[in-house]
Amino acid sequence: MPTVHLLDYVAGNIRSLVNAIEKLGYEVDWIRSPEDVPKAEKLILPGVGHFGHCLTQLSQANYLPAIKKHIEEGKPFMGICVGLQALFEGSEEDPEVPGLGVIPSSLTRFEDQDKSVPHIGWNDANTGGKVMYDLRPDSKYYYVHTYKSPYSKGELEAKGWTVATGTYGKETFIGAIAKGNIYATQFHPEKSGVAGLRTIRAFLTGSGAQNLGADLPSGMAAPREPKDGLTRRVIACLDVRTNDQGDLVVTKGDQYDVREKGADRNVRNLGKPVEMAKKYYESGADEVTFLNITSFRDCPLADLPMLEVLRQTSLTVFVPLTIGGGIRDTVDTDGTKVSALDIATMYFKSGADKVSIGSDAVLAAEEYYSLGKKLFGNTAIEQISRAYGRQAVVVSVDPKRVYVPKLDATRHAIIKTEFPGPKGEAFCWYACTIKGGRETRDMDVVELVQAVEAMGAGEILLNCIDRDGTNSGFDLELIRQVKAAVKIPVIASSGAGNPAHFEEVFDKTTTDAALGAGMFHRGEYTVKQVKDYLQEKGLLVRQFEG
Ligand code: 1PR
Repeated sequence: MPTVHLLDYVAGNIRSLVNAIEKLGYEVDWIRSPEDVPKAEKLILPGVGHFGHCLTQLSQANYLPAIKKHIEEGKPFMGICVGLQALFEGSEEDPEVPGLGVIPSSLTRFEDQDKSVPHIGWNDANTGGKVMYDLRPDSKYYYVHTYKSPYSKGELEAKGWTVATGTYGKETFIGAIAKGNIYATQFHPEKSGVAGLRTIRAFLTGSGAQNLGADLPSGMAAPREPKDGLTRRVIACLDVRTNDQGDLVVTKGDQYDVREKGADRNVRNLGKPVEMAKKYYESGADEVTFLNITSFRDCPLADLPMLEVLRQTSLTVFVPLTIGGGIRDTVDTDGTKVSALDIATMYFKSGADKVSIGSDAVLAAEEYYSLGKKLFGNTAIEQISRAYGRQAVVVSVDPKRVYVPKLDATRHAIIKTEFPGPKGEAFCWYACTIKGGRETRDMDVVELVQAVEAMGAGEILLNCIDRDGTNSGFDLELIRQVKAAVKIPVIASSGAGNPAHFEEVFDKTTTDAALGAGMFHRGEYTVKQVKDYLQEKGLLVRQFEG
């Protein structure tokens, strides 16, 4: 089997990249020290997280001269995400730390006045009509980043680079860049479905460097002017637990009650997690989320069944995978203390791209307010986002409506609602819950999301217990309230019953993504049907490429 060398210097989900490379018929050999670099013919530098952290690690381990030499010798090099950023001179994210300086430009932060930051989702890699490592004008690629290299037409091209761009809001940025055997992508090709595998193949086979910069054959779409290319994300969510027979099943509750309504009250069994995730990937799901809704209490952490679910899923599903449930400091069955960061690390190593934190985030937010909004770096959110980047930390919120008769009835963030309460109350606030909705806390959803944003969460998964499993559409009032409170992206969840509900939430709120569960599991609609419907209504979506 032909070999490619991978430099694993930094935390993150390397497993998916290895899976992608192996799927393409290549073997991965690891670079474990700078002395290993010269033996690499083809070298890949992946990277997630913080520019300064990554570059400092590379520099301290003395990798930078070896990487630079590899590039200068004209050997094939591919940088991914922070691996692309490393080629630049520097980044606003950490101005003290220099990059490799191969590309004469620097990175700046996305503006967040009119859009969510980080930029998370599927966007273009528009080559302006040029041939470039099999990037295609009609394909979409998965990005997740806060800092970008701004694109100024013609500047880098004049220095021999071929550039592909994406546009987010009004900002056009470099999505991929190449010169001869150097190829780097800001997006994650290993998470970009078939389009991503295709560009990795172009690097591995060497075909990408041939014809680089030539005009694309006529018949492929003409070059386009930059316009916001971020698609509406549709996410499939699988609540997973062991049923009464001890099997791991996908289940789905009504307002978090996952048992059948009949006398025996069995846990609803809607299928097997790995198979269902693959089905949703092939139907066009932009991401797949697993929520472990029981904690598998009697099992040593290393044997957590969700680790195997992730390992198996990441072999065939090349879109981002999120895992939630039980991410908090804990004690293993043998009495060893295990931190939330250790648990997250196990999940990332098994193929997860993001972890989702529920109950622990509420408790951390309570402490944050009780200590006068001070942070000490010790919460799970801070620790995981420091190690893996904020894009890797989702906070899953499980709010419940509390109706009140008037605006000043409580200190909490109240809204006027179109759906009055049981006693005709015209106002409500959303109380946060923990332990899968079993315990309600004296904290409103605005307080929670603002606290976790300050701690370094990268995204909010916004459930709604009142709507969960009702098929009655998303709670638009809740989503608007949360969107107005934070800059980080929000995933609307709970209540989706048909494709029109997705259109409604994208049309009537500024949500960044929308998630469905029951309607997909029960086979009422496919993800593809949702996407086709959105497309018909003029919304930008990514379709699965077979
Ligand atoms: O608190 O960090 O251990 O995380 C537990 C996680 O498990 C939380 O994210 C919490 O939301 C979730 N969870 C706990 N119990 C349940 C339950 O259902 N009994 N599921 C549960 C939450 C809600 C959504 C669901 C949408 C869409 N599931 O993820 O998929 O509401 O459903 P729909 O489209 O069918 O309406 P921790």
